[in-house]
Amino acid sequence: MNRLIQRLPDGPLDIIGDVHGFIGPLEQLLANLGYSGNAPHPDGRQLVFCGDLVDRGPDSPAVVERVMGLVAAGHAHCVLGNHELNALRGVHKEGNSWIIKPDEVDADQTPVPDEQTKARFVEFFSTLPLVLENDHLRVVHACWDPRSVELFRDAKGSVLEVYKYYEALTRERLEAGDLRQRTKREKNDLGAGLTDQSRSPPFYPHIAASDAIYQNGNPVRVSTSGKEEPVQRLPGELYSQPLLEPDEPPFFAGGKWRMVRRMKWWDDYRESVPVIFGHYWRNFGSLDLALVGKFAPDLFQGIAPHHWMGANQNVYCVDFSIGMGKARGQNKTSGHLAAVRFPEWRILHDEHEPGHAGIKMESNSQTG
Ligand SMILES: [Mn+2]
Repeated sequence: MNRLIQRLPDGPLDIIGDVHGFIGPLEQLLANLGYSGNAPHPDGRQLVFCGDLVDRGPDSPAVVERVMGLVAAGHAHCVLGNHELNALRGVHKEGNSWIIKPDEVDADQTPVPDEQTKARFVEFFSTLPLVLENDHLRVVHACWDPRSVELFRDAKGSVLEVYKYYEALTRERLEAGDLRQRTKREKNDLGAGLTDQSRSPPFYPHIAASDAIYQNGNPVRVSTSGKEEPVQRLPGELYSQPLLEPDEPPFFAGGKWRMVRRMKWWDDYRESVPVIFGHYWRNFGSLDLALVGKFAPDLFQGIAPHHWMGANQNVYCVDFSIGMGKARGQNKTSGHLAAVRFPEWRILHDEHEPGHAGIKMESNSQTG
């Protein structure tokens, strides 16, 4: 086993979704689960974090320190999320000024206090695996893609090195033949229409192929931010992967027209070992994801919060959108922080009372 894939302990586990800098809800959830400080859990349980500890919320440094302490004490494991990957790459994105440009941070976010702390955090992120697994359970940040996991098993080097290797390969693929030229021509044709919601554009096959190749060509990106597919079938020479869903017109989300959609990879997951993941914003009830999401519509429509998903009903997303809960407390649409208990298969969240047994997970009768 290499460093990209690490072993989960066999004992009882509490698997926590994306925390995104929300230290208050994290402390509440840990208390509800029976964890106190850095002490061992009285029932011998261990924690697993699904990645995306940071960004968006008020105090990412406090969350990283808390999780680092739990990991160092031997009580927690954590996989790498796309937000930790951004920090490792040193890329400035919305919500991560606290570590990339701490002098320019928003007033409602705590910046990393000094360069030494930043170096310690980045070093910690560099130790995080992409996959945690044992014979009974698999944990990944966004997507369990069998091909990507096989590549990780054979990979040499760090996550960042493997990421850069596949970035270079992907760039070559995007430059091959006349794909780049044709994509550029389509983008010129689309022009300002890209961001004009009032006019539906036609489907542009080369933009779609380029976007899908970019996202799916790097297994590190696939595992940390998921797979995407063109919204319509393309000629095999342009894009050879079969689509999971029927043809649809381009859709408008996050301020522009999209030719690719996120794949519900769980509908194509046919292995027997359950997978727990985060990343995709789920809704406990009132949140309108179309208003906030980059990739509307809601991927989990028709799946209740405590229901398994996927072809075999053994896949579960434990991210309940706390990342958009900036106005938590005043705003009914803000999210929650949740944990899955293994092997009990129960969901607890930050607003349950301590000692709450949690909601029993069930098969989704609509698809199961
Ligand atoms: Mn994520």
